[in-house]
Amino acid sequence: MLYSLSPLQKGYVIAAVHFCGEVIVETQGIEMRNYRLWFVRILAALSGVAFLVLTPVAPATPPDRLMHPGAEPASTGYALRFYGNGTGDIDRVKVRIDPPTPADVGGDFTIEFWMKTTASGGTCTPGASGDGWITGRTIIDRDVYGGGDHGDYGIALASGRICFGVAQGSSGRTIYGSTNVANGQWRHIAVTRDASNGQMQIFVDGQLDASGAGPTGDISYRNGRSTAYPNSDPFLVFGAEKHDAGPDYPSYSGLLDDIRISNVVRYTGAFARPAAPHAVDGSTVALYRFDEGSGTIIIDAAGGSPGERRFGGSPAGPVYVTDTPFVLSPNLKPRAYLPLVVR
Ligand SMILES: [Ca+2]
Ligand SMILES: [Ca+2]
Ligand SMILES: [Ca+2]
Repeated sequence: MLYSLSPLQKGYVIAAVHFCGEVIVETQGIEMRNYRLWFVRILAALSGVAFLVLTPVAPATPPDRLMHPGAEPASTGYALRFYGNGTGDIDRVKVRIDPPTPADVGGDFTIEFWMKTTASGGTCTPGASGDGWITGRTIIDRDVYGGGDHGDYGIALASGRICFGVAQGSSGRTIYGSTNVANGQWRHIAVTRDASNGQMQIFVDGQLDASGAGPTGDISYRNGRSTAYPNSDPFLVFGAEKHDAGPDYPSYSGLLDDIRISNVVRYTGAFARPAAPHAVDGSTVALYRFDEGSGTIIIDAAGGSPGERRFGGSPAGPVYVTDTPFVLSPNLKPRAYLPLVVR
């Protein structure tokens, strides 16, 4: 009795067959489409347990979707690589938030994403100011120029650590993590903000990294607000400092992926580092998978707050890269361990 290979066959060919730790069939790049024939031969020759090394021929469909048909579309296509140009309204993703879109959060919220960088530099000034983050390498920017007006916030990288600030009017708070996240590995970052008590938190890979009490109340972008900075407002910006205010206010350089914005405080304590892409659920107001692969339109998987990729600079960014938090390395062949039982 042969276990069915049907969930795996689409987009895969057998690259090799191993038996008792030895490679007994190696296709050496030749696509073995008619693997059932090989199977019959193998079955005729062997008894016991073997396993197959499968290699994708059409990676457009992520492997985990093949394993779990109907599952949430995986964030395994692309991530965006920003270069920190910090000039000319380029090298960033911009999401319009006025007239109001769901991404204009201002009550309870959680913003979480994956990042990968070795970028150094940037400073953070934790304390009773909501602007202590703006001298870090800005990762997510919902600043308004100068004082917080109705409200503003932002997330930056400073000396490898996460800096998160919230302001409302003249009241503000900036908190600063202690974990070095700029170690060249994919790291999961989540920040939360509670509107009723002002509590702010930073989580790194599910572990609480910093917390503090910030301003309470609504900090969303004031509807219909006039602005003297039309490149900056009314936008939520990913991957850059939105005002292009100069080298004292640097931009993030590195990869970002799977940014989810929620209108609840999702995490009140340590949680398991996500092992799969963020899902769209009832609390998700926006989700950016960055899986487009080309073009200027940035899709919001939650639907209501699409963005724009503003490409340019030297090197030009942001560019789509296939290095993502969940993808199998191109050098690591996916393996399916399938018992072969002969009777
Ligand atoms: Ca992605
Ligand atoms: Ca500000
Ligand atoms: Ca608003």
